[in-house]
Amino acid sequence: MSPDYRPMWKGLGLDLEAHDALLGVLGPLYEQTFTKQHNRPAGMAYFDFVMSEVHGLRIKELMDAKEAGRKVVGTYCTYVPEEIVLALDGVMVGLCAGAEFATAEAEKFLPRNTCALIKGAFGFALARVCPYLTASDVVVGENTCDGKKKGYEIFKDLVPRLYVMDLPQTKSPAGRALMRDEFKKFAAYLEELTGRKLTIEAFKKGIAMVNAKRAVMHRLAKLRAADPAPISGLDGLLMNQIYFYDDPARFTQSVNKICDELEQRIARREGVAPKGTPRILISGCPMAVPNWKLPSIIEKTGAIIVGEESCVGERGTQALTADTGRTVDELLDAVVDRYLKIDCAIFTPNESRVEHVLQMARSLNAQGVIHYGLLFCSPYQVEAGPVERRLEKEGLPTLRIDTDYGQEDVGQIQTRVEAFVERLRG
Ligand code: BJ8
Repeated sequence: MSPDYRPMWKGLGLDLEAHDALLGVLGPLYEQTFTKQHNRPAGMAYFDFVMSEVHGLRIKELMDAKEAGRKVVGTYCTYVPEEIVLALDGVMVGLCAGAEFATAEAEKFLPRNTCALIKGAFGFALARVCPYLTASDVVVGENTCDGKKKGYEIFKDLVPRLYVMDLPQTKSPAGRALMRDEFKKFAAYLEELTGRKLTIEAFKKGIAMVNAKRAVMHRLAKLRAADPAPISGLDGLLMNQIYFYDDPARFTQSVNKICDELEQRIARREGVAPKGTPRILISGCPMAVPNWKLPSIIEKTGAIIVGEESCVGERGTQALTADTGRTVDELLDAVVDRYLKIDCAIFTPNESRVEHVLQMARSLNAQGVIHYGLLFCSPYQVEAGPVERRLEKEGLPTLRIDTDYGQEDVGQIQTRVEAFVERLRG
């Protein structure tokens, strides 16, 4: 039985009643989505445990880290360089906002036509239900899309300390220089916050830790190319979600263990669905915990998701940071080079993204792509058109789904996904 975490939550300023209500929904939703899946790898027990303790043990670990003098850095975007946070002995956690909460309250601050992710972040802060947010010594915002950029101007009054990082919109030399300058300022800010110095040794250690976590996700991605699929898309997504807040070394070890198990499954030709099951790649907006709506619908129709071209997926983990620099400045250059490869739709032009989708679909043997756009997310919803046209031209059937966190459109999405899966079956 778990210890009583209520005093800890109270100390973190949570609204205990609202928090109980959140956990009361999250627990059963998780059970119903994950635990009843067919033939799950045994190693997923670790991730079930992490989820069962998502507001318990992991928060306790963060509090212990703070007690020991480490700083907790909460983030909303994959452009925040974790290498620098770890090099300065910080703990980085992703702040998820993958569910509707206190939407009416959030809409007092934001227009209704704001994407669910931003509204979710506001709702969680206003309702005081996220211990990751209140445990953070600093929350890092980034000037990416307009909604986030303008939202942070308001959000700064809802959290004790918000640091906003500017980001370029083009990958030109000027864009690169801006990112480098911003990462340098961020490192200086963290040096002051943590009272530590960014040394070359510490920087290399930070890079090694994040690279190891990314490399194991590459290993997992390759194994998901097998037919029959050795693991479900829901479980693949879950690992990508937990990537953002688990202890990096423990996470790497746990995913490696799953990969060992998947290799054995592949050797035995064992899977979670029969060979020949229609294979789908998801591409688009990030799916933060507990946003499992679309993947659940897809896998319930009898298809299997084999990869995620998303920030909670391969867009976020796709490249390693070179560790060969001989000075802090050279290592900083390598970090900038690596982060500039992330092909978020806030960049213009963003041609490398569609190339990445194509390359993923081919290497994962996907027969079709479902493009996921959050309603009111202009960058991804606008980019969906060119992405779809290009994929169809290359012979990859594509379905565009634009939705939010609500349940009202589940039936309609299900009908469209069923028709799409029929198309894939030929
Ligand atoms: S790097 S995808 S995490 S910005 S869904 S808030 S884009 S209106 S989340 Fe993102 Fe960083 Fe890019 Fe990734 Fe705006 Fe769209 Fe909302 Fe979005």
